[in-house]
Amino acid sequence: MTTMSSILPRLEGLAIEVPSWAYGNSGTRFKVFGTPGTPRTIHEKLADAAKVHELTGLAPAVALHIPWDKVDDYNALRGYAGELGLRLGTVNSNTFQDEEYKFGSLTSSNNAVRRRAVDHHLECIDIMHATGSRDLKIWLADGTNYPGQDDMRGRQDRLAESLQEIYAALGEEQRLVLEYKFFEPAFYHTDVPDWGTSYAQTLALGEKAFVCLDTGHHAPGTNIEFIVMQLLRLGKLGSFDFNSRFYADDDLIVGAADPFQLFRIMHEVIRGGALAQDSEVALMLDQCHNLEEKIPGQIRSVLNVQEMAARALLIDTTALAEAQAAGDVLAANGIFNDAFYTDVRPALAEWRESRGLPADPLAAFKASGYQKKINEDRAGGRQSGWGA
Ligand code: PSV
Ligand code: MN
Repeated sequence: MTTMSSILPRLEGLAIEVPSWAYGNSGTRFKVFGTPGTPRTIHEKLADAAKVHELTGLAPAVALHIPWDKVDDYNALRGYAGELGLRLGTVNSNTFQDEEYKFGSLTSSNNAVRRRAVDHHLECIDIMHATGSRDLKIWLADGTNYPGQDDMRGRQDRLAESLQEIYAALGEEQRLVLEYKFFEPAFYHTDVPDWGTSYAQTLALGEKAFVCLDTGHHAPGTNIEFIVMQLLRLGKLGSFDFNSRFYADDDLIVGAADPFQLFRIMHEVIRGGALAQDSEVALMLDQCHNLEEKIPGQIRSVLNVQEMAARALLIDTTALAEAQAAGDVLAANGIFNDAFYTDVRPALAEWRESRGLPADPLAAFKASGYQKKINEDRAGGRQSGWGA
């Protein structure tokens, strides 16, 4: 029997990296709505992230986005994060907002453009040395809109070359994670559209290169947990970008659209050893909070991951293996679903309290007065958002 008390110690080390950009304004191509209290600087984003960690104990690291989070002194930024009880996490590069990248970045047939894109990544690696970040995450907007617009094969070759140069610049302890996304902003073909392409490219690079799986980057109906299983099996899953989608790359709160899918993913995470203390797989959020308040949105997100991890840990794996071996389809499915349908929230609340955390982090945030304070303090200046 798998009981709640037996699984809680396995949740002890659960750490979810939050994205700095979740604290800034975001929106759609129609409108970006600002909210009072939105951070103006990376320092204010870190302060908000620290609040999420303080109330949940789940979010000790913050991913940066360059150039959005550019500062003069990254050592000082690292020190500031440390003072807040945080560390700086994955560095995300950005080759999708400059005019020069209109027709591609690391895949470009224009040598000067490709040079610029590679150099940007070399700069990110320098930053990682100062921030103490382990991972460089590359997501490319590269692709084409029309058949015949460019030579897909040539672009793939140039991508491999560019990545090689970036990979060669990584420090001993640093890693490269290559994210895939099946469409958008390119609509005909994307240069890194699927896990197979990311796998092939990172396999060619070497053992410090991995795939990043963003849960929102798949076609409807894709069995994402199968991909999780396969990449873990192959030792090539570097990190997750968690979020949820109803239609396209919605970047909504993880677990909001389909909690059962998150449960199934967490089951494969556990099955593949990625929740173990010594696991190197980074569990990250990649989300935007367009309408809801950002800090509670992040609190809700990390709690959703914790909750589905707890439910997945509740699967009676011995009984499940027996049912599977016996070919008892309904029993196996029933054992799986029993865990999913278990409400773990009261037990998690109690456990939180026993560790000096608020039983209800969202209520604690409301009661803390933090939002009111930042609304007052952060008057003036330019709110952070895309491009800042
Ligand atoms: C763009 O689609 C994106 O959401 C990718 O998922 C990246 O991970 C993220 O932006 C940060 O660059
Ligand atoms: Mn992502």
